Amino acid sequence: MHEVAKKLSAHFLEKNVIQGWASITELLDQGYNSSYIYDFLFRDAMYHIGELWEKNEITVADEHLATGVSDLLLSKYHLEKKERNISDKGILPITNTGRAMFFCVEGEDHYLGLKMASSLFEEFGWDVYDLGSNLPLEYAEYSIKKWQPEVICISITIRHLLPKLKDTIKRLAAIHPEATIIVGSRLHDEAAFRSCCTEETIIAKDAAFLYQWLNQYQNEASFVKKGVLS
Ligand code: B12
Repeated sequence: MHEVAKKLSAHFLEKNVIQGWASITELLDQGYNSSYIYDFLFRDAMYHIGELWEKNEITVADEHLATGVSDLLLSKYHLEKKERNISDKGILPITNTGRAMFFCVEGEDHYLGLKMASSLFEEFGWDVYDLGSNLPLEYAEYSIKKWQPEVICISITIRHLLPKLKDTIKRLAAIHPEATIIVGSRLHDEAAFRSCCTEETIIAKDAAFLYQWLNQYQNEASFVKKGVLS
């Protein structure tokens, strides 16, 4: 684990937003992209929090506090990144790339991975609908019918919710078969997880995978727009 990630986890636990932000901008100023910052800084800092909890060195209350600080800094990072993109390159976010919807399966409270994914989509100019944690399936269905997203992103962390994931994918694919479904999870390489996904489901192991997927999507879309494909 990156030393900066360990330091960041300490700042989360001390609710030291100022020092936490300094650790993040240190990497941002060195030119690391958002996927690197999400995977190797924020995610690893939170995984370290999990290790401390397993060793009984912190309590559930500390975990809640750390999550709150992490969430706040993720929002700050996202806004900073937007501002830097506009002032450095003079580019305004593209608004016609597509629409993407995000949610965690019903019963799932762990939402930081989902938040990172929705921020990355927004960074690439997508129209983003992030419905957060623990979304009842009927409301996922309702929202998909309402917004007709090209991409549906789902996050799952807790193993015992896997049957819910299977049901969710099946029902959403039936009501909106044209949509691409991307599922991200710390369980990505487990057979039980993979068996809940259909052949068409895209499995995202981390933000780096998503970053690559978004880049490829953008390149293919501009290829089509230039009239190279029809
Ligand atoms: C913080 C935390 C909590 C917080 C959650 C705060 C919140 N609202 O998010 C609190 C304290 C509330 C909590 C509660 C619980 N937790 Co908890 N928690 C954690 C902890 C320490 C960190 C989770 C986290 O934020 N990780 C950081 C994120 C960014 O990582 P990530 O989700 O893996 O995301 C990355 C990738 O997976 C991927 N990704 C994920 N989603 C998506 C989505 C898309 C679209 C894409 C592209 C990519 C992507 O990209 C991300 C970046 O790399 C983990 C420890 C761990 N090792 O994960 C335990 C952990 C996840 N929790 C666990 C458990 C058991 C629980 C509880 C059941 C405890 C209890 N008895 O009450 C409850 C369940 C609550 C619920 N119903 O969901 C277990 C899960 C075991 C399992 N697989 O079943 C863990 C692993 C701890 C452990 N070692 O036992 N938890």
